[in-house]
Amino acid sequence: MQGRIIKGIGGFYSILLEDGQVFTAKARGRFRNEGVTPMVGDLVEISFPETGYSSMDEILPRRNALLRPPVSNIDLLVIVLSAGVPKPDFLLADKLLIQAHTLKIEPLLVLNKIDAAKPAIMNTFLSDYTAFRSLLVSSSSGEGIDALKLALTGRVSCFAGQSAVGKSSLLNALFPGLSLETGELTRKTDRGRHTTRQAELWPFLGGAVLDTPGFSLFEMSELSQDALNTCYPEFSGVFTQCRFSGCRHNAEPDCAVKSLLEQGKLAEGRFKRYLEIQKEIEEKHKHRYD
Ligand SMILES: Nc1nc2c(ncn2[C@@H]2O[C@H](COP(=O)(O)OP(=O)(O)O)[C@@H](O)[C@H]2O)c(=O)[nH]1
Ligand SMILES: [Mg+2]
Ligand SMILES: [Zn+2]
Repeated sequence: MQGRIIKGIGGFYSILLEDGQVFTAKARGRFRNEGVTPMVGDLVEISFPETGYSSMDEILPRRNALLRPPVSNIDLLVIVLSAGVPKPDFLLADKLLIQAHTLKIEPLLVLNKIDAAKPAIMNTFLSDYTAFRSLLVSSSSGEGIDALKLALTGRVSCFAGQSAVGKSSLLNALFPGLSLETGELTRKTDRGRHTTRQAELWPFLGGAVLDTPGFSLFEMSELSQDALNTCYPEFSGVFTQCRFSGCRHNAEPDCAVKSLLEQGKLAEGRFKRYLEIQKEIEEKHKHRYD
């Protein structure tokens, strides 16, 4: 029978089956011999011997694997931004979009706190992210929560975003009875807990949610210029048409990306931050390899 590891403690794994039941299974000894460590998120084949523990026999190939927290097969990255306070960090959102693309995780942008929205923030959000799926929600008023539920149904999702944008509040609104701590006071304990705790998936609506907000996946400095370009759906289809191969879309003549910008088909904010990210990657690269 097939299931998904939602928790692992000392060689024992909680396996969520398709019908919602959770079993405890022991990993086969051969995994250790083969140097394979089962991860939370893994799809596994389990069997039920006549006596003793259920046995985890096979790990199916992983779609993706995050290192911190160690978890595999994430379908959806929910990037949460605030429409009011704190001021949204669009640069962080763009970096998360790059990470999602690189790891083949579908992104979903969620603008929370629309009950207390600042119009300028709403406008930036709506004009900058037309190339992505997005939702406007409020965990306070409940607006958009049903649409968010629908987007999470049957998927393994992870919530990410800066502190105090309302990730815990949204999860509380989604899971009645969860009562995660919210607000300013929990920030320090949040951090302490996340460094020590193993990742865990919460079964939810036929899918699951990763209990650790945010993640750190790979060194951006390892991204090549071309790989970075493919992370931008706005121009991933045209950047090869720039006159110069290796065009940085900055001061070069006959640049296909610049021409999209001039036609208003690429949001200025996204482009500005792209140049910022490009510079950051180049500088990190220099420090690493000089
Ligand atoms: N006005 C408003 N405040 C919210 C909303 N969602 C969360 N908050 C508040 O924002 C603060 C941070 O929320 P929290 O869920 O702890 O954010 P987290 O750090 O991302 O988990 C808390 O004081 C919440 O009450 C919302 O939709 N509207
Ligand atoms: Mg929180
Ligand atoms: Zn160019």
